[in-house]
Amino acid sequence: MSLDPETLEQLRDTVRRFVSERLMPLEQQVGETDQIPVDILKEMRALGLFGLSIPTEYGGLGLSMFEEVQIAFELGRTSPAFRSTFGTNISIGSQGIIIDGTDEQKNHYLPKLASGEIIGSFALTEPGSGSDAASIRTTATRDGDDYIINGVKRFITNAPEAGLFTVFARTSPPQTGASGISAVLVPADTPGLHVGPADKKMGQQGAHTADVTFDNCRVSKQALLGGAEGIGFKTAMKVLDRGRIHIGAVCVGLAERLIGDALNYALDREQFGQPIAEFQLVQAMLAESKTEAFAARCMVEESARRRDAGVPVITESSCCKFYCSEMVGRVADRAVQIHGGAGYMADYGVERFYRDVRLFRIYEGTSQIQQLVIARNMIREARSDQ
Ligand code: COS
Repeated sequence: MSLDPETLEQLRDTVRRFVSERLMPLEQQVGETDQIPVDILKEMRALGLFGLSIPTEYGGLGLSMFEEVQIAFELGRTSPAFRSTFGTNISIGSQGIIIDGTDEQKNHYLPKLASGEIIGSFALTEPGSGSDAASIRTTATRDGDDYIINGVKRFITNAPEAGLFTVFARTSPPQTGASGISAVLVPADTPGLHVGPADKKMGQQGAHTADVTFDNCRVSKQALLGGAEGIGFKTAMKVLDRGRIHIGAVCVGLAERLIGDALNYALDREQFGQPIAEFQLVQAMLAESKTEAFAARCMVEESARRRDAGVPVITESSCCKFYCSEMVGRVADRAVQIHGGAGYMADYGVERFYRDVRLFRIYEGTSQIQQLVIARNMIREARSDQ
């Protein structure tokens, strides 16, 4: 479903104001306390942020991909930890159910995810399985009408807050590779599921990750996502394709924020008798950042349009994730440079963003995995044309 342009504009305005008036003033506090205030979570729920991309029949706003990236551009303009709070509900924590879930699974979980009553989390990565996602070792072994899950998941976003985990596990051991993997929906209060202490991270304080351990964790066979074994790896890849466009949009929003901050600083700060914005070497950094952020914005919008039109966007999603995450890294680096010594000090916030953006090049698939996906698809297409 698509919103009419006026409604989309209203939603964008509302989110823009929420970001500027409510979230930006709390950036430093969240960076220092590692906690999102409870009243902010309530406001996020009231605004419908937890259900942005969940279909309207399940209580979400049902945004198209193009609409979602418009909102993600706005959400990107502040500390990424705020978006991360509901990011898993609109992306990797709900999309598996939306894309491949049974009607029963959709009816049971999507309304709760859309309202923010529960947090959804995506449990793929393991201590021995990161980029090589098909090498996971967690098992879900059939026992009568149940599955028994054993294994360890690592760096799981929102695990400490989650009410529901989409767990990727091997249902046909000892079979290796992607085809033996299934996805299982596991409520957080299932006996045998343990969430470890929150990880200490370089940045993105306020967003939490942790280990999740499954110790003979028993769920009914109805928990098997889509009701079929062996489709879990493809579900994970489809979820990530979508998530990577969304992350690209968040990177664009944050780059635009940093460019604005750097420009304001350069106009204000005087050296050699004039604002440093008058110096061409500073102008070059501003111009490069502006150009790259604009290119990234166009790329994200076009990829979202293509996805909405039903065109396969595996390559485009990886292009977005790769380019936008690398781009925001360069922009953050230049923003620190333009701020000079002040850029290295905690008071200005730009060093916090510099640490925050580092994650974008790693999670939901490293830059190197995106390059691999892009090149593999190029080669495959060239061979099929021969
Ligand atoms: N959509 C649908 N199906 C897909 C797909 C996609 N985007 N990507 C792969 N598949 C399918 C393939 O077509 C193949 O199906 P068949 O066996 O029927 O031919 C199957 O899935 C296995 O794919 P492939 O052979 O490409 O798997 P690989 O093990 O070679 O690796 C990569 C694929 C590297 C792309 C994958 O492991 C990956 O994305 N890794 C990064 C994981 C990641 O992002 N982790 C972040 C943590 S989660 S927040």
